[in-house]
Amino acid sequence: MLIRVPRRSDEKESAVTDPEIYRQRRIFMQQCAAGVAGLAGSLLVGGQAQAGLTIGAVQSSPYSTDEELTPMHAATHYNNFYELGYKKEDPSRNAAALITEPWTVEVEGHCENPGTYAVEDLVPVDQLEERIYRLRCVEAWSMVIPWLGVPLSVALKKLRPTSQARYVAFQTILDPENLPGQRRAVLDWPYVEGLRMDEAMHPLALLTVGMYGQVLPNQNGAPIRIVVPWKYGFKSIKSIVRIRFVEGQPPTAWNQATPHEYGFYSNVNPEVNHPRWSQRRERRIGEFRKRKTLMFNGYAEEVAHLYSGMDLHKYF
Ligand SMILES: Nc1nc2c(c(=O)[nH]1)N[C@H]1C(S)=C(S)[C@@H](COP(=O)(O)O)O[C@H]1N2
Ligand SMILES: [Mo]
Repeated sequence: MLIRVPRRSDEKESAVTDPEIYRQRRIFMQQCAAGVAGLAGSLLVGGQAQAGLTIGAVQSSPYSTDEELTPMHAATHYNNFYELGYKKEDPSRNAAALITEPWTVEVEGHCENPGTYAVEDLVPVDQLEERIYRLRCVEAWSMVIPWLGVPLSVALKKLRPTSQARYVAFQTILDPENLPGQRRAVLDWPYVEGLRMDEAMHPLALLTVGMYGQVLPNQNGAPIRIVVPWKYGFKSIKSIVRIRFVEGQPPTAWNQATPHEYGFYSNVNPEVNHPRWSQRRERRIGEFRKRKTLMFNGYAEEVAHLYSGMDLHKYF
């Protein structure tokens, strides 16, 4: 069954699912998962028929953490999205400046299926999963967010990268006329990021179109972003318009801006401090006491093998 989910920009604030309704849906989903086979794990995300991405039944994922969710309001009003401003409250305030319709993604480089793709062509919306992942920012705060997406590998496989593709590069929209943050040269616009191909193909790397049961709010990177839960938040590039398969390690926005502070890998690593502060601890939004930061953000068992033999002080 397919249900149309209204776009965030079409909704009044009051119509946006509040956390309590969201919590009830989650309980419903857990009950489904425990019960009827076939329906197991299905979460029907609601909304009237309106223009927007069509989201069907959403599968829960064994990769989800069972930690307490960050309230949706915090996750959507405390953001880093420099295109929409440099302060944490700017992206939600300036969200309307990001024009997401129409939206296409250019696919280029070493692959058999280059071209112009609609979001729905890259993300099979009838296969969406909910992944409850931690997102840890390099600034030492963290959140627990229920993302909606498909493994990045699902989309990349469709594009059929060739053996020459060793990295995949991503680029965010460039629109200085509308995006207030792009009128100043704080970063070398457009924002770019990249992953080694085996990182990108890892099942934890998520190509994301929604959160909290809805399409992504603009400030969280609508209409399509990645979420790489074992890396610092800035690797999780928002509002992607270009995917390029390349041979050499691609430039990344924060590494270009301050290379001694931000490396290409940017794995969450409590042993490697940021030059200006420790990375040993973090503050979970909504909590007072700091907690210990875990290697690879708690996903070491799944991803440590990707970096075996690498000196993670050198490749930070
Ligand atoms: N295009 C773009 N993507 C971006 C950023 C940005 O400024 N521009 N900020 C990054 C940083 S530093 C973080 S911590 C996360 C924040 O994601 P969230 O606002 O959904 O929590 O987005 C990342 N992706
Ligand atoms: Mo960040």
